[in-house]
Amino acid sequence: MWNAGHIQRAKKKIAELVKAVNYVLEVRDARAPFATGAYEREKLFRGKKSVIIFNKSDIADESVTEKWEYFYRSRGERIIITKKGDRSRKLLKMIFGEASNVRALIVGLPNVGKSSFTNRLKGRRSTKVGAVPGVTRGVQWIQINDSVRIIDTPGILYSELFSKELAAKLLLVGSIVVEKLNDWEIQELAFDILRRRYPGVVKDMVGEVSNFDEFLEFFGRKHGMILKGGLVDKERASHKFFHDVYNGKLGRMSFEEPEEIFEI
Ligand SMILES: Nc1nc2c(ncn2[C@@H]2O[C@H](COP(=O)(O)OP(=O)(O)O)[C@@H](O)[C@H]2O)c(=O)[nH]1
Ligand SMILES: [Mg+2]
Repeated sequence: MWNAGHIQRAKKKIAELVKAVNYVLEVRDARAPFATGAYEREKLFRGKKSVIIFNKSDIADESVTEKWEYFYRSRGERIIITKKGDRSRKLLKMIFGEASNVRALIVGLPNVGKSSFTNRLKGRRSTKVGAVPGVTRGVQWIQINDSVRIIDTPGILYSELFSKELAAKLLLVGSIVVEKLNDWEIQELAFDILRRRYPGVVKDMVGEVSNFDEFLEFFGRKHGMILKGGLVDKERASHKFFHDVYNGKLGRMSFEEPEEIFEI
């Protein structure tokens, strides 16, 4: 999982990139828009126009996304909701309106869709227009139209994992990848969060089960994940389960709501 070294290096890198821009587009996963938020964002993005992008809205629970949108807007944040397939022109208009001389940086946690969103925004007519001065070699400006340019490499943020609950939500959206996590407790917690919100989905897959271990027993068997000797390969089963969740294969889901986290 992420360690202090990771986090420190990433922060330094972001601070360097932020200096070159006047806009920061913070991509989050719409299924967990608080958990995937930048830690210490006020400090990191100080003095910049910032926009929060709820990505993967196609696989989030629409009514929950609306709650988050309302919640953040009422706190004065700019929110843009997007998904696979959105067109560059529409996005540019929504995000930047008539602004000119836009220089933007895209940031976010691993796997929230920074690269996908960058490509979506770029559209087809954008061109590389040279190195970004003052930052690590190889980082380029991409000119999208007369008024907007973006940095070609998104900045990666790592959250300070201050609770198991937070880590579990990041596991559910694939920002922490199950293969890299040797923590059974967080997997169990993630399963419990999902089941608490969507009991019917779990029941439809395996019937009534009392815990994650039992779930994997049924889920693994159902998918033919049997080891020599007839035992279920629970590790493989768990990997498949979480990948199905990441990709929205179990249907549209959201893993947190504003009123569970904030007093409103
Ligand atoms: N359903 C859905 N999947 C998305 C969306 N945006 C990105 N993804 C998927 O999420 C995964 C991570 O995306 P990527 O752009 O590589 O994330 P990055 O690590 O933040 O750059 C990939 O499998 C993408 O296909 C979206 O809007 N909807
Ligand atoms: Mg990427």
